[in-house]
Amino acid sequence: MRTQTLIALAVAALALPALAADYKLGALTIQSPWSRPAMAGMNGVGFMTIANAGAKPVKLVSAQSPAATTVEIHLSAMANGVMTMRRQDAGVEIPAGGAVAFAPGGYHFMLLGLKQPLAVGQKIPVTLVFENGRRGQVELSVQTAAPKAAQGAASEHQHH
Ligand SMILES: [Cu+2]
Repeated sequence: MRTQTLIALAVAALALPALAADYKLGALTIQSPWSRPAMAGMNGVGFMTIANAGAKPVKLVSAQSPAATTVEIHLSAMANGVMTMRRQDAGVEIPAGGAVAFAPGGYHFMLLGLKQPLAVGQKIPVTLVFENGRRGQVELSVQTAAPKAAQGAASEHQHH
């Protein structure tokens, strides 16, 4: 009986449309990771909000994905009317009791050299690596527009 219930739940989960989910990693909550459609061989993007409910800041140092040759952390900024992106080799600190939005126009993950196309509805695994060696895996939900939760977070973008 129990097995049947579990199978029914699994089928129900598969039937749901692809939605960006939230992930917990200790005091961190990674909210609504998502990406945009892209072709194989091109670069993709990753967006999410990382919130830190802990009493200490946590630094994100790098990220990896089996879908890309390299993943870099970038920060977009306007310089003399031109949008530029800078690699954030020192990582990004998530302040204690605060959050950092990785969103269009600000911080983002750059998936360099996509090994596969990113199609709407797909889930792309990304491993986030933090300063203390802690790793957390999330899945980017490939969609054409920001999930509702992420749109609100984008306006709370924090600068350092
Ligand atoms: Cu970039």
